[in-house]
Formats: sequence, C-alpha cells, structure tokens
Amino acid sequence: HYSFFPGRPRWPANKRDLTYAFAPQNGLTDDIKIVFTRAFDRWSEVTPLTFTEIASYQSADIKIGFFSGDHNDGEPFDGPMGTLAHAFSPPAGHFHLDGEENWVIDGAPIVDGNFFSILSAVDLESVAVHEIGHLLGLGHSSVEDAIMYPTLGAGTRRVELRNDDILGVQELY
Ligand code: TQI
Ligand code: CA
Ligand code: ZN
Ligand code: ZN
Repeated sequence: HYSFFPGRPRWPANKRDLTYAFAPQNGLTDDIKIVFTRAFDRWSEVTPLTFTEIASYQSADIKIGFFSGDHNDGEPFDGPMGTLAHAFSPPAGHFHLDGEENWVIDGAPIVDGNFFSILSAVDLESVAVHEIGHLLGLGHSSVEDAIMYPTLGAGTRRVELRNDDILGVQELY
C-alpha cells in the first residue's frame, strides 16, 4: 500500500503546471532529457498535473542534476550503488542523481565506452519515475511491483505505474 510523507506535503492547489530544469553545469544530452520527459509523462497521464521543461534552473519548480559525493545539501552521494538518487518532498523540488552510478538508458550505458558489470547497471528511467513520485509527495509502498516500492533489482527496468501508485497520487491531486 502507498504512503505519504509526514504531514502529507503536496504541491498547492493553485500550482498544477509545474516546471523543471536541468543543472546548467551538467551539460546533459537530449537522450538523457527525453528519459525525464517520458518519466514525467507517466505521472501527468494519471493526474491534473503538467510538467514543462524551462531553461532557468533558478526559477524552475523541479531542479534536476547529477552530482558526485558531497554536493552541499547534507546528503552526500556514495559512489557506485548504495544511494542512487534522492528527491525532497513538495515544495522543495530538488531531484539529485548520483553522477557516479553506471546509468543505463534502454539497456545501454549513458557514457559511451564505459564498460561495467550489469550487476551495477542502474536504469535511469526507473529511478526517475520513482523519484518523481517522491517529488509529488508519495512515500514508499509495500506493494512489491509498485514504482514506489523501496528496492529495485540490479539492472532492472520498472517504469509502469501500478494501481497502487495511481491511487496514491490521485489521493493527493
Ligand atoms: N534513494 C532513496 C529513495 O529514493 C532515498 C530515500 C531513502 C527515501 N529513504 C527514503 C526517500 C524515504 C523518501 C522516503 O528511495 S535510493 C530506488 C529503489 C533509490 C532507491 O537511491 O535508495 C529508486 C532511488 F526503489 F529502486 F530502491 C531510486 Cl527506484
Ligand atoms: Ca551511489
Ligand atoms: Zn542532493
Ligand atoms: Zn524512494
């Protein structure tokens, strides 16, 4: 079953059209950005929310970036595996990914010529869909195949919202 954060934080009712931006210093390729677009679309399909990319990192509601190690928010990343990403509950909007993970998109490494064991591969879209759930106010679920279930097998792709995720987010919006 789905859960919420303590106090049930969510984006306010007058804010249904959310903007997002990528950290400028990350210099992300279109392939990477499209994965986030797909992940946001999954949540906008089942809620009244919309997500639009804007250029200004400063003014975006949701700020997405890849960072390594200590990145000055008190939650340092830990290199390959362990913590993959973190997102803060509404209305913080910070969505950070560990730049040292072996991220894959559709089974292929993001960094060309970067060879690694499939045991350490992390599917970017799966993590993005899960973290957006947190950004919207969902905590973890006890339903094993839900997006918000707190573990994901190595190299596993899990991107389809399940009934449990949908019921949870629709209770908020
Ligand atoms: N990051 C944790 C997560 O997003 C951060 C976290 C730990 C957390 N406890 C929390 C967030 C309680 C909200 C509430 O769950 S993670 C997965 C999964 C992580 C884990 O790096 O461990 C995914 C990030 F589900 F696969 F285990 C993304 Cl998809
Ligand atoms: Ca890590
Ligand atoms: Zn962070
Ligand atoms: Zn989580």
